[in-house]
Amino acid sequence: MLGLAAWCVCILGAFSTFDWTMSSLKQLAIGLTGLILSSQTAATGLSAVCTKENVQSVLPASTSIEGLVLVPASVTANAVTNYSIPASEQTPGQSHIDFCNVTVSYHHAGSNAITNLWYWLPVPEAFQNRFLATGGGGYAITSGQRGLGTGLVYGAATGTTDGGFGSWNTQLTDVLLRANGTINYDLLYAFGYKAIHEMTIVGKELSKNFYATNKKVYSYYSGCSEGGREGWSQVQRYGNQFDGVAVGAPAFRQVFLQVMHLFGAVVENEVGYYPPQCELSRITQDVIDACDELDGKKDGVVSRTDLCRLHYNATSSVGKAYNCAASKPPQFPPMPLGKRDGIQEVRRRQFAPPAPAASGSVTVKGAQVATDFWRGLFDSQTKKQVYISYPPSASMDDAFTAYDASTDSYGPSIAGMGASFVNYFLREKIASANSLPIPIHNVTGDQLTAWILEGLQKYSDTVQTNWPYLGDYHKNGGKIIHYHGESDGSIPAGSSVLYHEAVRRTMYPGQSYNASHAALADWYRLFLVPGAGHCSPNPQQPNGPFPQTILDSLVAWVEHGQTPVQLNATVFGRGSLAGQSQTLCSFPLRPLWRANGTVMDCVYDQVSIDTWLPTLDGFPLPVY
Ligand SMILES: *[C@@H]1O[C@H](CO)[C@@H](O)[C@H](O)[C@H]1NC(C)=O
Ligand SMILES: *[C@@H]1O[C@H](CO)[C@@H](O)[C@H](O)[C@H]1NC(C)=O
Ligand SMILES: *[C@@H]1O[C@H](CO)[C@@H](O)[C@H](O)[C@H]1NC(C)=O
Ligand SMILES: *[C@@H]1O[C@H](CO)[C@@H](O)[C@H](O)[C@H]1NC(C)=O
Ligand SMILES: *[C@@H]1O[C@H](CO)[C@@H](O)[C@H](O)[C@H]1NC(C)=O
Ligand SMILES: *[C@@H]1O[C@H](CO)[C@@H](O)[C@H](O)[C@H]1NC(C)=O
Ligand SMILES: *[C@@H]1O[C@H](CO)[C@@H](O)[C@H](O)[C@H]1NC(C)=O
Ligand SMILES: *[C@@H]1O[C@H](CO)[C@@H](O)[C@H](O)[C@H]1NC(C)=O
Ligand SMILES: [Ca+2]
Repeated sequence: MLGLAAWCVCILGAFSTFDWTMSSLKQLAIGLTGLILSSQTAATGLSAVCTKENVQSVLPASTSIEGLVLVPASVTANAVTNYSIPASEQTPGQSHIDFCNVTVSYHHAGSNAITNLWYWLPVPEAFQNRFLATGGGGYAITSGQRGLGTGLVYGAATGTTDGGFGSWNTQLTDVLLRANGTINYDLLYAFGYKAIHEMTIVGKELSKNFYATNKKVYSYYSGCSEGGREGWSQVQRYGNQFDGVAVGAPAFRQVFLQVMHLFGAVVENEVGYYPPQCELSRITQDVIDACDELDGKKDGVVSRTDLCRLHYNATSSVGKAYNCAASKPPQFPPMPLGKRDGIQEVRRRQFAPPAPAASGSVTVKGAQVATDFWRGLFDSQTKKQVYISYPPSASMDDAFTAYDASTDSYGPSIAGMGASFVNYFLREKIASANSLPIPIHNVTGDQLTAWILEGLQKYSDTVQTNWPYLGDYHKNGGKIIHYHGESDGSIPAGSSVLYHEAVRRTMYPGQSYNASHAALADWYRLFLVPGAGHCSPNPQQPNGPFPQTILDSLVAWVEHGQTPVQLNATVFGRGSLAGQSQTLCSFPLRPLWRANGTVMDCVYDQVSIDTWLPTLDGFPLPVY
């Protein structure tokens, strides 16, 4: 769950009076209609509408959110021309874009705490009657300009929020705890679901006014990881807010997710062995080699982690040689001014710890660690399953160990996201990410279960985000494209499958598995992305596809009724198949290649489906 900080120092403008009427804007809009404008002319039109005064004049006077007070004096607006949006996982990119860059702040009646909003508004003739809301990653609620750019490609006015955290690069964990250690519930709820909702409501109204349009403005959301959770937080609560959402690898069921980041260390404690990262990476490579062809295509991509789970036994790695150079210290975004001890450490530890050069051969215990890690969490007394884990082909980041140079030995590493959840959210203590309330050596699987239960009591209505009843969203005609890298090593793909299944059961009780899936697939589809890692292609399986044009598919579904029976994707890693177009199967159908890997079918395979849906009766509550 990497968090990418956004960089924008937004200085609130001094108050200035303005005199701009809606009619002059409308005239301008009418003047632009029907003309095919050179980029030069377009830019001129843009600089006329993209002024502080004009934006102030089109701020919604009131919103459906009672007590939300926009601050006209805070508006900034500047025309940006010839801007290039680089290609990324989320967009093929585009250059020579002109847009209006707007920021505005608001507060709630009775409070002077400020939240900053940031919108990119396409040049009027490029506006396609779309609004796109974007989210963040890690504990960040925004992806800044990177997210804003994705919408411009689709002619969408695009928005993001700083959540009220104080700056565009402040994360929730920086501000969740007040100096006296109490939780700031306003900011927790802002992060949980309120801030994206408010940014969307304001953004939709602002767009209608700015473009002076009476047409329907289609409303979308796009985000991955924490951004995926944020998308779900909206779909679950606000049935008529979005017409379509693209939600990737969501960090929902968050309490399980964060606590389970500590599971790798627990497994190593139980096996009594702390393998070098290199040993685990060798096992992962063996898995990829051994499982590649189970999907019918020899391309270095494990498209069927379900078959892999059924067929691969880690003991076949025992004795295999491993040899790794020292890993570089992790690269992470620059830090904001460090206000408190521990915060920088929390962010840094979202990344794998550095490791020295290592060589050797895979041990029996190393293979045992892998096997138990893949198997998931079980209750020590009942031996029943509590929760799931990662598929064997995913990088075992959460099981990576820490090297201690003073003793020249390896020990358990405390996964930063797990530690910050236990320290900040459960204990309400600002602590170093290298510490837990009990020594990591002493943490057991049953302790993880206890922490999950404690977390559920505290956070079911905020970050947990697994409400399975989507009746309002469905009734309003909303569409959902949910995707997840099948070899994601930060959030298990199975987490998405469990939720999709929970929605199916909740929305269509009493219907058969096939009938309910058919009904669900009319508006909500889950696509597992073969080989992909966390919200991105996976360097270990570089021939894997990624749905880079997912917003095209979402728009086609929402605006033209074209159901993405299979989702378009492109191989854009560095593999030999780079550039190849592929499609992704809609769960529960699974990919299977034939004709020597040239034709892919989406097949129904009950045995494979069952591997995704284990009975989690080791946990005392239903797991949605
Ligand atoms: C957008 O506006 C913000 C706030 O004024 C500013 O920091 C940022 O640099 C602007 N971005 C562009 C691309 O002009
Ligand atoms: C737009 O930017 C590109 C570089 O990205 C540059 O080559 C080109 O000259 C620019 N065009 C204008 C009209 O400024
Ligand atoms: C903690 O600080 C907040 C904000 O300053 C204050 O409202 C709250 O009462 C304090 N709580 C305790 C237990 O001191
Ligand atoms: C894996 O292989 C080992 C050794 O052959 C065997 O003892 C073990 O039961 C196998 N595990 C599974 C899950 O099949
Ligand atoms: C950790 O476990 C060891 C035994 O494995 C025990 O001696 C020690 O007291 C425990 N420490 C804490 C703080 O629980
Ligand atoms: C569900 O549909 C699949 C084909 O999509 C079929 O193979 C399977 O038998 C069906 N299951 C039931 C219970 O009808
Ligand atoms: C999917 O890809 C096909 C073939 O490249 C293309 O014709 C179609 O327009 C794409 N669909 C969407 C929604 O992008
Ligand atoms: C199958 O495809 C591979 C490349 O993926 C190729 O090297 C091989 O010759 C093909 N085999 C046949 C029988 O066509
Ligand atoms: Ca393959």
